[in-house]
Amino acid sequence: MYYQLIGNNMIGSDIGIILPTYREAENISKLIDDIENLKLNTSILVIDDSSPDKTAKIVQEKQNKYSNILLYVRPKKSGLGSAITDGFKIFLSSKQAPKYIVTMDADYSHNPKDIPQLLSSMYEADCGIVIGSRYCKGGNIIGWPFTRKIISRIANFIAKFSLGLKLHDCTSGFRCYSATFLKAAVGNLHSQTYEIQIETVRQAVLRNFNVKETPILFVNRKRGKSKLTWTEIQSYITYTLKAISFP
Ligand SMILES: Nc1nc2c(ncn2[C@@H]2O[C@H](COP(=O)(O)OP(=O)(O)OP(=O)(O)O)[C@@H](O)[C@H]2O)c(=O)[nH]1
Ligand SMILES: [Mg+2]
Repeated sequence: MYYQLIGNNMIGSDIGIILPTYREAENISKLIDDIENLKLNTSILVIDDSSPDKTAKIVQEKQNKYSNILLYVRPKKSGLGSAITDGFKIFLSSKQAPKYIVTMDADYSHNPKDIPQLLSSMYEADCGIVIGSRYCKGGNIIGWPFTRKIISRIANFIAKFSLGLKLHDCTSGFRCYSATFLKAAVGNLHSQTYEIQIETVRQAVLRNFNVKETPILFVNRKRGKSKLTWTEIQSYITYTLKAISFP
């Protein structure tokens, strides 16, 4: 059981894309192809937690086709938050670190076609974070059952309350970060799971980086299973409540 970085960490692209994966064998191949077809100057970093469905093997096959893919294999399922933070650390420690880092789910809920819009919002405003927002004007969610919508709305309500922000969507994982902000904040990111989305916004606010939203269309996964469990929800609630008590 060990951590392994597979691929060339000297790629030197302007944009790094982090794809956290656990059991995404049915989604990862098309997602990588569609990101590659955008023809942006990107490096793709997949953080896989030794998915039993062999997601990592599919990524390694893609590495034979594309030279800009990195794969970081962790020994066991260790949470979305730590996967994203490990991704930030790997990109930031590379010799030619990307200027911008995009995070997105690997279940095809986030459409790669929205990446250019996230980037142009970042270039326009040069802020710390641009959030791909499902709840601002122009954003939407397709295919979620009522209960999932309620969970998301409550999670957003708690987050907005604890952060005291006017953002519409604090919990979306489809984002573009500036490397300048991440360099300042990464040492303070400790989230294990989904609360990473709140912790990063909180760090931006504390450090006076602007956070902006741009609308996205979120489509419920068609293949594979959600990893959002009660343990993740508890961890999220504990974090946000602590943020209210110790702002
Ligand atoms: N490496 C890693 N990736 C994870 C982990 N948990 C979730 N992910 C990935 O994080 C992304 C988001 O997880 P999902 O299961 O789609 O959760 P969600 O999008 O918040 O919720 P749903 O709308 O129910 O799909 C997906 O790409 C997952 O494969 C984890 O523990 N480790
Ligand atoms: Mg999902």
